[in-house]
Amino acid sequence: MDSLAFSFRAPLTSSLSEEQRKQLCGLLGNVELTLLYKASVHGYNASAFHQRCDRQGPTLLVAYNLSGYIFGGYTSVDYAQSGREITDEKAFLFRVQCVAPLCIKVNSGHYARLDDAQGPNFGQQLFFCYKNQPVVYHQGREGFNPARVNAFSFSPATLYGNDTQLIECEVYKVEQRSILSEPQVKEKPWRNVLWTAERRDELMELIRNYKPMMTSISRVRILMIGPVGAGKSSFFNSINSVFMGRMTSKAMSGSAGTSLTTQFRTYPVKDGREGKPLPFVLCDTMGLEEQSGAGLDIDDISSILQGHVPDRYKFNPMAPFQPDEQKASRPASLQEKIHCVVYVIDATKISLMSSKLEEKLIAIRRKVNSLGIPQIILMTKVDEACPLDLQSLYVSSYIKTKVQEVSSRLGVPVSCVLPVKNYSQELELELNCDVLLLNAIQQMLNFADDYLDDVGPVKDKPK
Ligand SMILES: Nc1nc2c(ncn2[C@@H]2O[C@H](COP(=O)(O)OP(=O)(O)OP(=O)(O)O)[C@@H](O)[C@H]2O)c(=O)[nH]1
Ligand SMILES: [Mg+2]
Repeated sequence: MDSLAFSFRAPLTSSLSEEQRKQLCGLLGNVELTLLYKASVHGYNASAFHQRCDRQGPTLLVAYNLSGYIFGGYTSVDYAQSGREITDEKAFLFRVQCVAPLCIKVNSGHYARLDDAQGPNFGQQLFFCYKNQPVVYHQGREGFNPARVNAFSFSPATLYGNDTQLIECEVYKVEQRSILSEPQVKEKPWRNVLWTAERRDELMELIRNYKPMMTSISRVRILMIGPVGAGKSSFFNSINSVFMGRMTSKAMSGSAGTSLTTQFRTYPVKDGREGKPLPFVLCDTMGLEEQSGAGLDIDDISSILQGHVPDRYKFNPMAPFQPDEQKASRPASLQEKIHCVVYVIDATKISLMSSKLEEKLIAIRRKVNSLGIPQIILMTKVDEACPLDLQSLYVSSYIKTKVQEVSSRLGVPVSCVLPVKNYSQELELELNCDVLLLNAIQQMLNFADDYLDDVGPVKDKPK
């Protein structure tokens, strides 16, 4: 039967479930997916594909194989049979999974696909409907010019379980929905936040007046741990800025190959220029790196948690902190210990986090768990992950998938993941940003209180 004639009669129905569609939209932001091509209807045929998909703007290809894998790729550049190698920094490969999708971004500086008249390909590594057959074909490095680095770093086993037989292949047109153009359907936020100046002032007042659960403790100590460049130092700067009422940059922040922070710093925060110190201290550490012997060491973390490491201690990735013998012989007081641990994770890097780094974080978590210290994930750079008005943060399904993904990768409950935007380039404070940052601190204080409530001697607690 003529596949084209057939297509006009058959209604095009997507094979994605609602949940799978949500996951994929989660990778793309606030978008609409419209099905353009379906191989089982139009044929596994390059010309049928081009007839429907050329000059359609950004597209998402979704393939289904016999083993049940749902995978494919996104390109933000038109298919046009130009014969050119297309540079597309937004391109990625993906696999739909049970909780959050796997996403493999194009390696920077490489072309994302060859825009030829054949079936769709990604980086000339992954060919869909190869030779007009219901298959996916992976071309490994041997087929390449050895001087050339692969556009995508993935293994066929992870992406599609090495099963090349396709049972379906669909291409969707991807259109950004303008947040402004859809005020009609106001989605219910998945967390409630009051974005008002009154709420900000109320949160500041609550934090100012917070008194740790135990009278012997004047300030709770919050430890920030996280990969290099995740925004640990920036979080302290941001909180300090909110209370100073102007931008501050006491802690050095920025980007470098390795951690910019090389010392252990315990930062008190003052309530305004002449104000009293607030009842918490933010402890900043050197960034984690995936290799062993680089970045912050798990033994150092252990010493910090137990209150042995002094302010301004210079980390040495080659040799962990050695407490001086006299001090080590007596356990540190509860005041010197850590009362809440915050994992600072960059929202744009969650899918790209290597398994080595994930293992390091999980080992740290095990240590922190064993000491019974409560833990929070601070998910930074939400502004980069999904450029949106911060008030739409808790309506965004993309941010929600990122929260779920980081929660499942580190094994921290979703309710303990706090998305924030740190101040980075701004010159002035901004209300929505303040509200998120203050909410995060308040949550940390609550958690520290739970800990003190749990470990402290009964006699010390206020009646
Ligand atoms: N857009 C944006 N940029 C951020 C955010 N948080 C941090 N940054 C930027 O990310 C870069 C790294 O931030 P730092 O605060 O130095 O990160 P760090 O975790 O202290 O890094 P190391 O000390 O090197 O381990 C800086 O250029 C910050 O301006 C954020 O929420 N949004
Ligand atoms: Mg730092």
